[in-house]
Amino acid sequence: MSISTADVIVTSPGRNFVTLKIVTSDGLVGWGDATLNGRELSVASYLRDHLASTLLGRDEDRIEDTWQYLYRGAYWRRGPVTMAAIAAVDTALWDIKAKKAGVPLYQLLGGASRDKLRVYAHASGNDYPSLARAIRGYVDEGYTAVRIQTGVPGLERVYGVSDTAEPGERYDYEPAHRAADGSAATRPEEEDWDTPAYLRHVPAIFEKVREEFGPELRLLHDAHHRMSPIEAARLAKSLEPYDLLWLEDVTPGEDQEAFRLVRQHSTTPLATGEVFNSVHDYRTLITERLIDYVRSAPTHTGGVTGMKKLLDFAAIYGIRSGIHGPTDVSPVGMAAALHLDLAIHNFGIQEYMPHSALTLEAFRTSYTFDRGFLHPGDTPGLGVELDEQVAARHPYTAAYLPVNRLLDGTVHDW
Ligand code: EZ4
Ligand code: CO
Repeated sequence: MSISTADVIVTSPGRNFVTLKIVTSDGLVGWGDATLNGRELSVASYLRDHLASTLLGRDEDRIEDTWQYLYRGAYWRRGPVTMAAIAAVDTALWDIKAKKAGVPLYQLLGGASRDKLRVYAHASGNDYPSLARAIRGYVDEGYTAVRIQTGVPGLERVYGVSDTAEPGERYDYEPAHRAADGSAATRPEEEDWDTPAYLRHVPAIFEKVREEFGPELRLLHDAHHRMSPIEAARLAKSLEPYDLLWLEDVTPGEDQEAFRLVRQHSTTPLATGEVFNSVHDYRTLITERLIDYVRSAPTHTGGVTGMKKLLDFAAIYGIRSGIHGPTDVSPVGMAAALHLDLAIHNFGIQEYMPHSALTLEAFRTSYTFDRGFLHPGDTPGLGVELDEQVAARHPYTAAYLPVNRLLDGTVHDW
């Protein structure tokens, strides 16, 4: 038996997704997610123009061999486009193998290590009252962990902070933007940023949150790579009294040694890696135990195979998973994350930003949510199928992640 077709479906049910559909000679279908937010068509081309023809006729059961063939065979190592393309192929092959075995994917990864997966929700607000309302909504829904993002006085719009801040079944904010009328964007929006104002404001917000919501609620915060190493150290230290589950992307992660400075100054747990695409991006961070959680997602890290290698490497150093789960990871990528989460021993927490009703009309999922916990479900394979007729009704529409500028106009990290 072998791979008969490998088709790329680019669709936009609410937001853009790149999905790979592999069909075998005996008619089994496997799905893979290759969505790279704001750069979707580059991965679609990599898959269509460079990988698809090399897959035809291959034995679909040879997953590790196919992974190595695509990774080593490319000559050009790593990178977000390559690793998202490999991820889609790898995930689709795991989906097929599990369907063939008649078991949910987590059974092939060693079986369940726990009964359910703790997730964290996204609460944000431009001011404290709207943030508190958002947190209260999630607590009432049963969430035990909430990520807190706040507006900063003097800044018009801060990335990761919703304008509406209504909690509920929809996500709290959408990272990529289109034109105001919903048509294709031609360039990113620009947002302003001021590090001193942020460093003054954030600890005060966390103090209020702890006061109002007590010591037990797990709190997280994402700093979106905006601090220099010493600013990052200061932030981690100033948030210590509020007992965060993690502080994320406190300084740009490609400067791995910078995390030594942060570690020397603080016991606030650290998470990073959502923009990484390989275990090699983490070598110093993991072997020197400079972080506590790895944030990669299967979609951006070579699929189930790439992610399993990373998670096992992290486990040796006592570092846990905190898999990236924004709306720009498709339900197919989300399902891959959930099967891994359930199987590995070093699970930490899973990010959960529910997809819109329109996205879920296109992607039929069998994972379930109950009072702050997810489960991948017991449907054979990944448990997610793309309805191609619904997909066809929603053509790709360009959207961009924003660009950050300091108040004097300098382009800044984010
Ligand atoms: O900025 O998914 O932790 N989550 C995040 C996300 C990312 C987007 C980028 O595509 O930081 O909002
Ligand atoms: Co993040």
